[in-house]
Parts: sequence; structure tokens; C-alpha cells
Amino acid sequence: IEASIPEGQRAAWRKYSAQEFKTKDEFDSEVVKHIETTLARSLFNCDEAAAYAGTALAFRDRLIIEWNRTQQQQTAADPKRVYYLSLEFLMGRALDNAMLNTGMKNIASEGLEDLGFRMEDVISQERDAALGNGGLGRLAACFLDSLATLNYPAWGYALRYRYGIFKQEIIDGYQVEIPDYWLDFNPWEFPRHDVTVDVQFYGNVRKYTDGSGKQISVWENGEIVTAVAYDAPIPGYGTKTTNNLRLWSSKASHGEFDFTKFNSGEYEASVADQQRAETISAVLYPNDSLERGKELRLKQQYFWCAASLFDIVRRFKKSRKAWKEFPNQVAIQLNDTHPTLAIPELQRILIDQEGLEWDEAWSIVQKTFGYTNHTVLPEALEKWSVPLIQHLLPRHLQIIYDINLNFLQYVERNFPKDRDMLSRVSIIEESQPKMVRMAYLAVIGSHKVNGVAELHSDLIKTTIFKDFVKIYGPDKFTNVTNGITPRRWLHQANPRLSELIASKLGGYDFLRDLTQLHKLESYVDDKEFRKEFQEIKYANKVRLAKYIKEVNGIAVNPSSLFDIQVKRMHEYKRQQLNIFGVIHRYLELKDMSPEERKKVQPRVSIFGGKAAPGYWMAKTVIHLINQVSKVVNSDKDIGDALKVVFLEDYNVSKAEMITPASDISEHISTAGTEASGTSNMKFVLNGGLIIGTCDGANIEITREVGEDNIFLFGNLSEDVEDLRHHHFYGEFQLDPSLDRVFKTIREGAFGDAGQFSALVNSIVDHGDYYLVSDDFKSYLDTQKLIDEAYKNQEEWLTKTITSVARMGFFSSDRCIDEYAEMIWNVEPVKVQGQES
Ligand code: 7GP
Repeated sequence: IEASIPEGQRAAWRKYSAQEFKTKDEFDSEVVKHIETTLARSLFNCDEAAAYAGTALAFRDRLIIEWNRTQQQQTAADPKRVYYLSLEFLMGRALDNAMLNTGMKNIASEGLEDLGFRMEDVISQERDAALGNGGLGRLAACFLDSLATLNYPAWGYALRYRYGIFKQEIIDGYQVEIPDYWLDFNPWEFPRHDVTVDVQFYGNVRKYTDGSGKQISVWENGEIVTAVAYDAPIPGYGTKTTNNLRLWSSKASHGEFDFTKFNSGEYEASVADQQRAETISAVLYPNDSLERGKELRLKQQYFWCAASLFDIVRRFKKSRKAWKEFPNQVAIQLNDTHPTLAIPELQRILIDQEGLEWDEAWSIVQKTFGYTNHTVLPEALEKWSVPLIQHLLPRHLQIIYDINLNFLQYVERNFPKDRDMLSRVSIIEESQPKMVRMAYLAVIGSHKVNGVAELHSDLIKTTIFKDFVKIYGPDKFTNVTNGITPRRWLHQANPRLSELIASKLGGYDFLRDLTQLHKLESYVDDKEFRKEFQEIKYANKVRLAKYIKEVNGIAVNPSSLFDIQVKRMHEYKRQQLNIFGVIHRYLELKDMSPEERKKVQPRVSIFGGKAAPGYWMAKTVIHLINQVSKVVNSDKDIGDALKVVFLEDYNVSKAEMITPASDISEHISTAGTEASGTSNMKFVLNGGLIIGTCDGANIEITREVGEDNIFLFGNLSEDVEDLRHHHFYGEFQLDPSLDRVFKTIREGAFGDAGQFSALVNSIVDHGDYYLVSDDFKSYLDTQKLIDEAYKNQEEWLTKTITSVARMGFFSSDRCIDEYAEMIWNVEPVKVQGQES
């Protein structure tokens, strides 16, 4: 490593080199120092927010020491690194995670108590880092945790959005979007004003032939925007490895302020460039599984890909290895198609800037990239118009055309008889205007393509990428079933359960090897264990009930069956099926005599999730849930038999409280539409059972926990096409129970029926694309089974404990090891602790 300090002075340097705190006293001294100096507060004006800030800064210092050490050792070892390019990282809160991963939470709790604060209150001061929408972004966050824990040299790359996903407020039953000012105080990031990249947009391509007769392309006269790096340390659990998440922020290339313009009186124009440049990293697009072809979004994608690749190439060049070594040093994973421009960008760097020949460059590109697909929904598959790319990235469009030409020639040679094949697989869709199909470009430019659960990986091979399987053979396509980090989703979210498990398994090793959970099966009949397990579930429900009372003003009985569906609002996830089921339950309760009603299993139906701001149908479902909630909760006949709750602003930190409180959670997508799902894993790991369709990872969860421990219902994915046909030809009879639900809605039982007519009509008149009516009866029958099963608390408990014991497969550590072996070909690098 190059060192800027001369040999003679290094001893002094080392002597004073920063040390991480080890004891409670050292911790307290750090906290007080930060509160008094960094924050300029004192013991006379230190509130919980300041206590949080002081604690966070103390931990940040600690992480940064380990981060520095990790980077130095990784630089010295110069191993192959993984770069995870994701436009979303849904990190949630960092403090609790940092304390648990470094093993310092107990010390910090005691220390804070000395200073007059309770850990819980301090933790809850932190705002979520909500740089993501849903599953795809949270998966990326789990992967970072696993990569660091398993000591893989890995970097995440994303954008530093000034506004993360909007904050959701429910006003009069409607979703209202409020900006998320998460950067007001964010102690977890380090601005690196010395790490910048100039990124070009627009301009033109000039071609000429050099002395040796070689064609050269120069992209010039564009507009330059500067990317500034902000780094966030990612600590592994129980290891010294602290990896990096690098977020790019945009600013004007010539500084933020144009003095000439200011001096000539153009005050607004003097800052206009800066504002324009900043717009690029200003907002996270709040769409989940829904693509909007907006120019700014394309700008974001290129800005981030270009800055990240420049950084990666710069790091590679430091090692002075030959270009052909690039794929042996660098693995880049594309989290869905959002970073696909990295493919033509790397090709451009290699041929235009580094002077490699096309074929040599292309072979490097293909070996470097891997692509993960997260959805088969057609509305989520990215396409960009050719004129837009031509305008914004003229050189990239040429390269994309050349990639396509080579590819189509190859296809033509190998499939001379299938003339249609060429237009089917072309990167360019011959529409008006022409479109670039990003998923095809991603497949063509990568050496491996994976889906995120077995069914989904099979589906992509038989639907959207069918032709590519023929072209490349099946080996290019693989599956890595998703997972979740047990550190956040068990240890942090459910500390008592984690402790109970540790007490039986002889320590916390299971947090690093989740398969050890299987040993819990021998405690299924252990009275003491069962009692504690049940008490923990109850306490978690009490905690959620308290929150619901505080925030929603609804009193729910913690002994009721808690039925939870929290996830992004989308028709394919079918929250409408759930709420129609709730209405049906309500009507049934109304039909009963008071005596009969007393005998039913009381239930609380809990919903939460955000709708994309422009997605009217999803917003209508939110509205309906809130209206039903109003009516049911205030109906004196019903009492505790049924309560309906919509939790506003569902996010990661709320998920940590909600997940451990479920008895049943709902994962009820139309079969074949939910690529995997990951909250399904979180709920079962925390001792809740699932009602679900045969979709995504539900199938593998069933295989692991056993059919007796999950409530499956509904049509299978292979039947979906036929069923849709039946609807199309009107060969369908609406289930009478659903018909009654619709009648009730139409009669205005939940407010002005007009508001819900589009929702009802989508099922009755417009083909019921998501097959709500087809699955309704089976759904209700299964909910009945659940009511019955829950009455036998002993058997229920056995099911939940058994399920927890069988969830070992769903750790994101297992996923990351699979990616490392099958796709990245990388090895861990163990970081050594500080030498004394
Ligand atoms: C989600 C999938 O819907 C979910 O099933 C999966 O578990 C998750 O990715 C992680 O693989 N997809 C998205 O969140 C998304 O935005 C559009 O997909 C690209």
C-alpha cells in the first residue's frame, strides 16, 4: 500500500492511531465528548435526540476504525471483489444493528443508563434510511449484512437520494404522501469530497480513423455533472470486516455558484446549474413493480452506473494487472435491470478509452456481470425509447446497436430456420418509437442470470427468457432462493426469542449458521420451553397492541388471533382479497346471535403498506380498508370478535415490531406473480404461520416446514392462463359470498360506493386479471381452518416451534454463499483485529 506518511513518522502515527472503545467507561466518554463538542450540548440540554446522536457518533467512529482496517487489508490482499449495483438499499435503522453486530449493545445500554437514558428510547430516535421501495431494496440490505458477516470483500453502490421513499399519512382514510427528509441528521455517512467522478450527458459522437487505420469514437460536447461519494460503513456480525456502501450525490461540475452570473445581477441563474444537477440524486422513484419511462430516471441510472464503474475501474487499475484479469478481480451483480447501462458503459470504457478490441472487451464484459431478475410482471420490465437514449447517451446507443448486431448475427447462424426468433430476441423492439429492452441487454451482457425462488427461476426460463434458454443453453440460467438476515430479523426484531434460542443451543452461533435452528425440534415437547416461547409471542403482541392503541386509537385484545398483511400495496399481492374476506367475516358475524358470536375466534386483521402515488387502484384498496376499519371497529355488535387496523407508514423499523407479533401472516399473491417474497420468511422465523398461495418462496417454505405447518390455498400457477381465458369468454360464475360482499359495498355500507366501483368492476366486468373471484372460496375455507386450528393452542404452538426450527435454509448467508460460488467466484478475506 502506498503510504503518505514517511517511514520515520509512522511510529508516532501508530501510537496515536484511533482505538475503538472497549469498556463502558470508554463508551461513555465518547458519547459525552460528542454531545459536548460535536453537538455543542451539555448535561443541561441533552434530550433523547442528543443522546441518540452522541451514541450514534460514538458507534460511527468505532465502525470507521474497523472500516479503515478492512479497506487497508483488502487493498493489500487485492482479492476478487463483489460489487452489488442496486438502485435501492432499504437499510432501516443503523444504530441497533451496529451495536448488535459489534457485540457492544450491553455495554452501551449500561453506559446510557449511567448517563440517564434508556436504550429503547434512544434507538427509537433514529429515522429509517429508506432508500428503497420494498422487497428488492430490502433484499439488497440483507445481502450487505451477509456479505460483511461472511467476510466477502464487497461494495454496494447506489444513489444518495435526498428524499427516500415518501412518508405515508392516512387522512380521512386516504393515503397522503409527505416528503421524507431523512438527511436532516444522518451520522452514518461520510462525505468523501475527494472522491468524485465527472459524468457526461448529451453531446455528440465524433468518429475518426487514427494513424494505424483504427476507427476511434469520441463522445464530446456533453453536459458534465459531478458525482460525489458518500460512504456508509456496513459492519458484519461477529467479525472485524466492515464493508462499504457507496452512495453518489450529484452536483454541478463547476461548483455550486456561478459568480459571473451573480455579479451581472442574474441571481437565480447563478444557482440554477447546481439545482439542475442536484435533481439527479434528489428523489427515489416510489414505484414498486411498475415502470415509468421518465427521462430523469434514465439519467439517474446512467449517472450512478457511470460513477460506480469509474470507481471500480480506478480500483482495478491500481493493481496494474492486464485487462484480461478484470473478470478475475471484479464481479458486478445487477440488481434487476436498473443498472443495465453498466454493460454498454464498461464496453465503452474498454474500447473507447482503454483501446481494447471489441471482441476482447466484450468477453471481459460478459464474464464480469451477473443479472438477477426480480419480477415477471410485464409492467415492471424496463424499456427505454431509442430517441431518448440517442439524445441522452449517443455513444451508448451505438454500442447497444453493435451489441445487438453481433448477437443477432450469432442467433441467425445458429437458428437459421426460425426467422421470427430475430425480432423476438432483438434488444431493439420495433415499435413506434423503437424501444431498448433492458432485460434482454442484461441477459446478453451477463454470464449468469438468476431468479429469486425456484418457481420464479423456472418461470423466467419458460416465459420472458424462453428464447434465450434456447440460444445460450440452460446453464446460463440459475436460481438463488432469497433469504433474510437473522441478525436484524430475529436477533434485533425479537431479542427475547433470540435469547431463548441461544439458551437452548448454547450460544448465539445460530445467528451465523441458521441451520442450527433444527436442534430446536428436540424442545418441541419441553414444557418450560413451550411456555417461554408462548409468553414471548404474547409479549410481542402486547407491544403491537399498545402501538395500535397509541397511533390508531383502536383497542385490540392481544389474545385475539393477529392476522397481518404488510407489504407494498399492489393488485397482484391481493390485499383486496384479504379485505373482501374481512367484509365477509363481518357479514357473517352480523348474521349471528350474540351467543353464537361469543363462540367465534376473535381476530384482528392488520394491514400496512404504501401504494405508488400514481397507482389509483392500490390507493382505492387502502381507502376501502380504512373505511371497513371505521365501520367494523365502531359496531357495538362486533366488539372484540373482529377488529380491522391499517398501520400507516409501514417501513423497516415498523416491520421489526410488527413481524414478531403475528399469529398468521398473508402471502396471497396470484400464483406465478410474486417472484419470491421475503416477509413470508421473516414471519415464520418469528413464530407465526402463513396463509398463502403456491407462489414464490411459499413453496420452498412449505417444503421446509412441512405441509401441516402452513395454510395453502388457491389455484396453481399452471392454471392461471386457462382461468383468465374463462373470464375473457365470460365463462364464470361469481362466488355467492363474494357477490354478497360486492352488494354490501355497492349499498354504501363503507361510504360512497362510487369510490369503489372501479375496484369491484375490475373483478366483475373486466376479466379479474388477478383471479380474486377464483380463489375467494378457497381463501375463506382456509381462513375457517385457521380459526379452528388456533383454538387448539397447544397444537398451534407445536406448529410454530417446529416451523422456526425448520427455517434455517432461509438465511441470506446461504444465498450469499450460493452467489459467491455459482456466480461470482469470490472467496472470503478474513480481516485481522488491531495489533496491540
Ligand atoms: C421483489 C419481488 O416482488 C419479491 O417477490 C421478491 O421477494 C423481492 O423482489 C426480492 O427478490 N421485486 C421488487 O421489489 C421490484 O421492485 C421490480 O421488482 C423490479
